[in-house]
This record gives sequence, C-alpha cells and structure tokens, in this order.
Amino acid sequence: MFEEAQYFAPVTADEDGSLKVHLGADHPGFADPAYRARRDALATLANAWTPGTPAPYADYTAEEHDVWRVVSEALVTKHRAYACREFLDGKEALALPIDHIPQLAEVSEWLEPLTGYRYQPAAGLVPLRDFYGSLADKAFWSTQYVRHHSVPLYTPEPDVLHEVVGHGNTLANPRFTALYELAGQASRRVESADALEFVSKVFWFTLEFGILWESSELKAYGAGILSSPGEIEAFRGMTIRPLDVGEMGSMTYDITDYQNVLYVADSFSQVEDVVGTFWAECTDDSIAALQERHPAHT
Ligand code: TIH
Ligand code: FE2
Repeated sequence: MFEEAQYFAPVTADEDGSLKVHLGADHPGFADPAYRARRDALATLANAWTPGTPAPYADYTAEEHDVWRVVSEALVTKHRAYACREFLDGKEALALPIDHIPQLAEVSEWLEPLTGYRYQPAAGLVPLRDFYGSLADKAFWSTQYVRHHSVPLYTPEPDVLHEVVGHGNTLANPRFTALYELAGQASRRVESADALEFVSKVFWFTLEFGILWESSELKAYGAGILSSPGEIEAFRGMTIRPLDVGEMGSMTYDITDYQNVLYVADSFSQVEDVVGTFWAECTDDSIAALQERHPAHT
C-alpha cells in the first residue's frame, strides 16, 4: 500500500466532497472513462470511512471480479511452486475466495482469529508514519480499487489484489505478523525522516520483495512478488544478494518495474533473526551508524 509512496496517483477533493484520482498519461486506465469513474468512486468511499468501524462495502463490478479471478487462478500453481511455506500456511488458513473479490471488512473478520490484524481503507497515499505506525496496532492500510483489466499480471500500483492476496495471506500467519508489528514499532521509535525511510526500505526488500532458500529452492516471501503472476515467474533470474540490512536500507529502487536486485535469506528463521532483530532494536543512532558503513547503494 502506502509504503509504495512513489507510485500513488494524486487524489484531490471536489467541492461536493467527492474525490478525484489523477492517473498519469501512462496509466493503463488513463483513457478508460469507466475505469476512472470507478477509481474516483472507490477513493470517495474510502475517504468517508470512520476509524474504528469496519471498512466500507465496495460494490465491485463483474469486470473487477473477473480481474480478481484471472489473477487468483493464475497464482494457484505459481504459489505452490514459488511461495515459501509460511505464506502457503497463511493462504490455507485464510482461504480467500478465487471467483470474487472479498470485502476488506470480511478479510478483517477472517484474520481476527488468526492474528488479529484488520484492514483500513485508504483513498490514496497514506503518509509513511501512519502506514507503518498502524502496523504496530495490527491495522493494515489498504487500497480498495482493482488494477486495470488490461494488465492483470503486473501493476506498479498497489491495488486490492496486492493488498489482500499478497499481504493478506502473510497477515494470516503469526510468524509474519510478528515481523509486521516489529516494523511498525520501529517506525514509531525512530524520529528522523531519514531513519524512517531506512526502516521502510528494509521493509521493501523483505516483506515486499524478499526471497529465501527453502530445501535448496528459491521461494518468495515478499507480498509484491506474491501478488504478481508476472513477477513471480521472473524473480529467480534477478541479481540476488545476501541478506544485509545496512545495504537494503541504503538501496534505491524503481517501483515501476520488476525488482532487479533482491536479497535472499537462508531461511525464514534468518529473516526473523536478522530483520526482526533489526526492527526490534533500531534507533536513529544505530541507523546512522549503518548508513555510514553503507553509502547510498544502487
Ligand atoms: N507489482 C505488484 C503486483 O502487480 O501485484 C503490486 C505492487 C507491489 C509493491 C508495489 S506495487
Ligand atoms: Fe505492499
């Protein structure tokens, strides 16, 4: 969602309170008036949400349900082949529908007994502090709109498929949510914008785009890989570097394409040890010290 600050279409409010989403000219939905109307309507819906209440009901169209089905069906075998065990366990426990888009309120109800996480609807960009901070309260800010039907296999723009299929299946597993909570606590502990960005980049290269070894096979545990039927086929061919918090936090990345540099852990336990411990202990000072040893990386 909103960790992906760079790719959020700007949202503005009209005098009547309805929201307008400003898609760029290169967005696949730019020249599709029906799609643009849906984006505006779903942003307006999210904007009217009151904190502490369930996410509002989105009346998805048949075409939107279709996009969900196409992506979910494509991911059935791809997850079996390339998702790590902890994700597959979460997926089995959450048992998301394949043929229609579930409501964020329903997904929250299903997550409640598993890990206690719940979804909060976002109309557009949520500031980094809010997005990450909420993770410490077991709340996940989420978009509600659906990617354009012309690009089901990959979108640079986080949509409900990414939030619910990518993140939701991880939010169903307590080993994952322990990590999300630690990231949230770290984001509240650090004070400088620079340190917060460092925390968010470690999140990017792990909970969004992390990969790991499992029985001598490369598997994905990052939600960004696991929500894209295109990228999940490509990650094994990327430049793969050993897990290194200092390097991940100093790296730059391009959100508009498949990630070409990925960091691999030896196991899920190593993610917990190395990344979990980093988030559990990091401060502005410890991050500044890491940055000194890792000048901005590409
Ligand atoms: N690329 C992902 C997808 O197609 O599902 C969505 C995103 C993940 C992270 C940033 S955008
Ligand atoms: Fe995400």
